[in-house]
Amino acid sequence: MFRFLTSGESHGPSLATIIEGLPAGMPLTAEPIDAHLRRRQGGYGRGARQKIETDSAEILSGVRFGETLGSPVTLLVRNRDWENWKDRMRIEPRPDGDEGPKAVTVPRPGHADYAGLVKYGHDDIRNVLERASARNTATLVAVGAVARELLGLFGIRIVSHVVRIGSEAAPDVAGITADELYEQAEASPVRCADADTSERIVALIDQCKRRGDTLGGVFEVVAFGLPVGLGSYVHWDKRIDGRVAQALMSIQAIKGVEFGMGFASGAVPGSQVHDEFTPGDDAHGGGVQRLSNRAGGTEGGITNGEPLVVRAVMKPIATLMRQLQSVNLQTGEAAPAFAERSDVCAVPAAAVVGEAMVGIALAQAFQEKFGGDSLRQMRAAYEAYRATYQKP
Ligand code: EPS
Repeated sequence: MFRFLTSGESHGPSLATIIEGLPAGMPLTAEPIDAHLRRRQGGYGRGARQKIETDSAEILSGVRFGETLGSPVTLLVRNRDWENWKDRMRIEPRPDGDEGPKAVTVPRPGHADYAGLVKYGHDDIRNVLERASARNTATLVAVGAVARELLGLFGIRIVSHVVRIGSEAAPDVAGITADELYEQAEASPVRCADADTSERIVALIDQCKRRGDTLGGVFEVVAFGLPVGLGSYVHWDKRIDGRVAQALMSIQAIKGVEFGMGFASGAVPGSQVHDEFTPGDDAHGGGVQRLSNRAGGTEGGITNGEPLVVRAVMKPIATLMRQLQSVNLQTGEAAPAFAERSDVCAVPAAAVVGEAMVGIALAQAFQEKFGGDSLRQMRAAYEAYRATYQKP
C-alpha cells in the first residue's frame, strides 16, 4: 500500500517523510519534487518566511541510480530558519538556570492554538503551533510530487488554479485543456487562470495587507487522464470522492470541498445535473463519452473516465497583524491574540498543496487497483485492465 508519515516542526531542524509502497523500478530524482516545492513557496501574499527558505528535498533512501528499489523512500526538507531558532527550539534539555524563551500564552482564534494546548496539556502554545503550522505542507507537496511521478507514467496529469480570493471570483474555465490551464495559472502571481481577475486579486491582497487582515479563497484541482474505475461503491472508505475529500480537508484551513457542480446540484432538477452519454471514442471507456462533466469525474465513488474536478475553500489565515480579541491563558485576562509574522493570503500555495493531496489519494487508489511490486507488473495490470474496459 502507498502510505507515508510526515514529521517536523516549523522552526525545527527539518521536515521529513517516509513513503512506503512505491513500485520498484520507477524513475525518481529530486528534481520534480523540488519544482513543486518551489511552486508551493510562491504566490502573491506570502509572508517573510518564504524569503528565508529555498525548499528542496534530499532523497535519503529507497532510490538507487535514479530508480526506486521498492523499499521505503525517505525525503528530508531542511528548515533554513532553524539557524535563527536553535535556542528557542532546542532539542536538548535547557541548561541549569536557563528559563528558556517566553511562552506563547494568548491563542489565535481560528488556529489550533487553544484546542491543541488543552488536548496535549502544554503550557506554551509554541509546542502546538510548531507542528500545526502549514509549514508541514512542504512534506505533503514532496510526497504528492512522488505520487504524481507515478501517475504521470500512466498519462495522468494534475493541474490547479485559484477560482476565488475574497470577493474576487474568476470566470468559468470549462472545456480548457490541461496545458492551457497549467500555463495560464502558472503565469499568474496568484495562480488564477484569468488575467483580469488576477490583477484585481493582487490589488485586493495589497488592500487587505494595509488593514493588517488576511484573505481566504477557493482553488480547483483537475486530474486529467484518469482511467474509469479508481475507487469503489462497495465500501464507504473506498469511495474515491470521499478519499480525495479527506485528503484535501487534511490541509490546514480547508473548510469545504465539492466535486463538479457540487453544492449547486442541490438547487436544480436532475435533468440539469446528470451527464448524459453519447457514443464516443474508446479512450473514454466502453466507447461512450459525456455531453458534460457536472459530476466532476466521479459517479458511485468511482472515477468515470472524465477529468476529476474538485474545489476546496480555504478560510483566511488565522494570524492577523490586526490582532483579534483573545485571552491570556496564564493570567485569565483579555489580550490581543498572538501575532508573529504572517501571510496575507496563501490560497495560491494551498492550490499546490491541493494538487499534491489529490495526487496522493489517486496514487493510493491506483496502486490498490493495479498493485504490483514493480513498475513493470503495474504496467502489465494496467494495460490488461484497459483492454477489458474498451467494451463491456
Ligand atoms: C509556512 C511557514 C510559516 C508560516 C505559514 C506557512 O512560517 P513562519 O511561522 O515562520 O512565518 O508562514 O504558516 C501559517 C500561516 C501558520 O498559521 O502556521 C510555510 O512554509 O508554508
